[in-house]
Amino acid sequence: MTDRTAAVMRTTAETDIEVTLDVDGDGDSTIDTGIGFFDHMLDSFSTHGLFDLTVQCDGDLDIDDHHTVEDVAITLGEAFTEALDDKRGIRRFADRKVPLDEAVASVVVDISGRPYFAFDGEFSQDSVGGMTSHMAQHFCRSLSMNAGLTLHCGVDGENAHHEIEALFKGLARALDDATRIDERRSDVASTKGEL
Ligand SMILES: [Mn+2]
Repeated sequence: MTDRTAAVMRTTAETDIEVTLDVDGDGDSTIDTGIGFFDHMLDSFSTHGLFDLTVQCDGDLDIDDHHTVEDVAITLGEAFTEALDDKRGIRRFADRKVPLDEAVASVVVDISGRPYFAFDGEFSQDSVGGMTSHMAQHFCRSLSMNAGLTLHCGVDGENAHHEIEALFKGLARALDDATRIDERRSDVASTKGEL
């Protein structure tokens, strides 16, 4: 199998981002977005998805966390698109539920090439650390749009730190499953012949 890796740089007036991704990694990460809790979530995403991931973001945190979280998701989505290339042999579909104490997150994904995002649930507090809770939902949406994912997510719980962390872990596990190569499949998992 060829390397499933990507390096993506994205610079706008709002953020300056470098992402490297190895889909077939060991879960090693180096993350610096300037938002401690967001770093914690990306570290968790790498660990539980067994993705090697580096994220360096210099964003306009003097305004708020919006551009930083959104643009990292866009860049990471572009990295998945680049790394998965023609998506030959991947399992494509996956679903995961992950608990963290009282919280449960569910993630259902199809690496379809057709971006669609749905979300069910609410976060129990408005923010965690320096990250607005709703930006976790927006992260998933932006990732879905830029990695070409049909993505259905949900959270339930009483503590937003737990809810968001379970969501990132569920996203990691579902994407790990869906990006696995099925050795029985020599082509692309679509009757259309492409994804
Ligand atoms: Mn935590």
